Amino acid sequence: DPYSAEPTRHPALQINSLKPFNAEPPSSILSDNYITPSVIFFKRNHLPVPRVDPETYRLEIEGLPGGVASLTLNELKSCFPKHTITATLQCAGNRRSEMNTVKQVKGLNWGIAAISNATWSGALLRDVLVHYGFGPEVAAKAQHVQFEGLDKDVTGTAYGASIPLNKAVSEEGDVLLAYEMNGEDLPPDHGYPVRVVVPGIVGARNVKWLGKIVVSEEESKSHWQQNDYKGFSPGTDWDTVDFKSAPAIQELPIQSAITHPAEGTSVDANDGEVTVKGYAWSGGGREVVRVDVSIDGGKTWHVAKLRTGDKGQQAPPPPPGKAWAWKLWEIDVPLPHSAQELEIVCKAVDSSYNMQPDTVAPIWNLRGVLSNAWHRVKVKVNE
Ligand code: MTE
Ligand code: MO
Repeated sequence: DPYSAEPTRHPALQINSLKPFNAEPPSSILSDNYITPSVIFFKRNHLPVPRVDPETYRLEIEGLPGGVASLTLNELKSCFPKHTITATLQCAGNRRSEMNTVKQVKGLNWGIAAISNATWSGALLRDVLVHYGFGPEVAAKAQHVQFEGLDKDVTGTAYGASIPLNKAVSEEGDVLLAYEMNGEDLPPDHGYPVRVVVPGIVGARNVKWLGKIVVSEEESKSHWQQNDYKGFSPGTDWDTVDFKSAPAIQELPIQSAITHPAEGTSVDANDGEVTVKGYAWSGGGREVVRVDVSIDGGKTWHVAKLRTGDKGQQAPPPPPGKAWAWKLWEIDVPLPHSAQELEIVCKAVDSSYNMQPDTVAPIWNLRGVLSNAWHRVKVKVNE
């Protein structure tokens, strides 16, 4: 059984698939912590978890002037300055289950919690590439940086992905070769001993158990770069889809969802108000600047309070274009007289004034990715 060495996992996780292991935290606890504890951070594996020996681990780097370079874990930790960022990871399939209500899509049936937020520490990819000879001559030819994982399928094919070279080498990109998550060694499920963290970019490019980096003229040839993780028209079906015709997803669109109250629960009319909570995040380092909340299906709106830390704590605002972490939000909305049911809705706005679409049907796509319509939750009002 290729899955015989899987790590133990927290029992609160809601499992989408056991082999490979895919799970999300219950959405009701997702917004309890600004920094998601690693044990409940969503887990998305395509293959068995490889058990990597830190003593024999080597990170290979190809496509730079000196030929193939090979780094030990100790070299990565000691030869390059350690950087720490707080960054949210979101799977392209987060909220896919809502697309299934329009028409069946292919993929894991994620709820709203295939997204989590952590602090990550490691060497800057830029520093490592520059150390091994990256410069204008390489930049004149190469356009992509490919990553290969140490997890392999039965044919020996590894998980792989790539990102634009610009993101990888720019001073502002903050791309990390991370060896710590939330102040500890990376857990096995999250890529021990090294993963790439590409803040602002779809989860799929944040390659875990990183074995090889290739600076290249071409994108990764991997299935997950070429024939998956792309968006299509609602009119495109499995008979007509041409994966070559669409770009690989990199930066994700604006997103928000309601974590409290839960669908189908009740609120008490005597409370006079309802507390609504959730998360909001946008890709590409675009900052969430506002979250609008409605409890009447979108007829009237209220502006939620945003927070960037736990227990009312506020971090200083991120530099423009470097908002890698989500914001949690909360609002108490007065209950209207004699309402029996509430349709709670949220929608977020980012620093480019991108907004979420109001319904899911016009953004439906056969793979169920990029699901970011207004999130709606219905609750009863008890007299
Ligand atoms: N890296 C490797 N090597 N293998 C994988 O299956 N899954 C990707 C990405 N990196 C994957 C990978 C996908 S699709 C996502 S959404 C994120 O890892 C999930 O990261 P997490 O499990 O740390 O939450
Ligand atoms: Mo993903």
